[in-house]
Amino acid sequence: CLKTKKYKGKYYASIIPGNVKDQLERLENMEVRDDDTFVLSYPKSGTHWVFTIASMLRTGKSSYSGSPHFLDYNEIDLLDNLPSPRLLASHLTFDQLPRQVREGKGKVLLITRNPKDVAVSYHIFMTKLNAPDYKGSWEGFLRFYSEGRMLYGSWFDAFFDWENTKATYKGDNILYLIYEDMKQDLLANVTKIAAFLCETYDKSFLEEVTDRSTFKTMVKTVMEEIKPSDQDYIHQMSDDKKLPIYRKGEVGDWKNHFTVAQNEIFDKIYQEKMKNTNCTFRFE
Ligand code: PPS
Repeated sequence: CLKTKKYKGKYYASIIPGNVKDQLERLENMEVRDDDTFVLSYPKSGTHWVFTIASMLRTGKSSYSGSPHFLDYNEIDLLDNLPSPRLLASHLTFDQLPRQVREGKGKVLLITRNPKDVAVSYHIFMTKLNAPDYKGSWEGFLRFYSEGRMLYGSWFDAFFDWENTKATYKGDNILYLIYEDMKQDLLANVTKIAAFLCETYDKSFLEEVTDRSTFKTMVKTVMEEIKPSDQDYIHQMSDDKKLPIYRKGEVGDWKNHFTVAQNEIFDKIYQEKMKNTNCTFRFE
């Protein structure tokens, strides 16, 4: 019951300009710059977290920069006119990124997160979003999510795209990140991202970026520090004027939402779908 755009069997956000096919074609041919950075993820997997870290590392300043420009939702003219170095985000898959990225230009930070926490985060985000046409129970949402009938399709398909890219793509312009690993050792991941972006900083700056990107610090200060225009945007997004992007930031919150029966059903689907992969997610 949420307004969406459908293309090739997959649902996309209604805020994509024009029709999805045309936007994807425009993106395919978009001019990419050597110093572009793309944060790629399935929704609710830590896009804004990685964006914030990458933004501090790209600018050398430990200040927050609000929300990223999404490739999916913006006119190409606007993206073309952003100053360098551009930091762009997307919930599209790797093969839907501009052709020049797939030919090795720019850098991609690809983040994934365990599907149970994504489901909870996604549902709560949807209910808080200022979207009067969305009224979904958790039970119904989880069923649709398990069947892949979601904006940006199935978590499993997005994960398989991540795995397939990892196995087959020969370029060295992708860094694969895992939300749960970042929670476990943020400094190590910040250091890894800095090295990947070829930014050389002393340890104290990397520690400062790490401190500024813990959930606790971000949730407390991000609203105070981002530009008023970004705050307006966030207020429009959320019914209760709280930032729905920064909610709990934990591994394992799904346990507070899945019933025992829902968990058993989801585990069965997970085991069946994931039986041929080596990747095991940390769920707690
Ligand atoms: S979106 O709307 O799809 O772009 O959302 P996205 O940014 O991908 O994901 C939102 C979830 O990421 C959590 N988050 C964090 N976790 C840990 N540390 C930090 N610093 C952090 N920043 C954002 C955010 O809280 C959302 O997860 P939930 O589980 O809802 O809290």
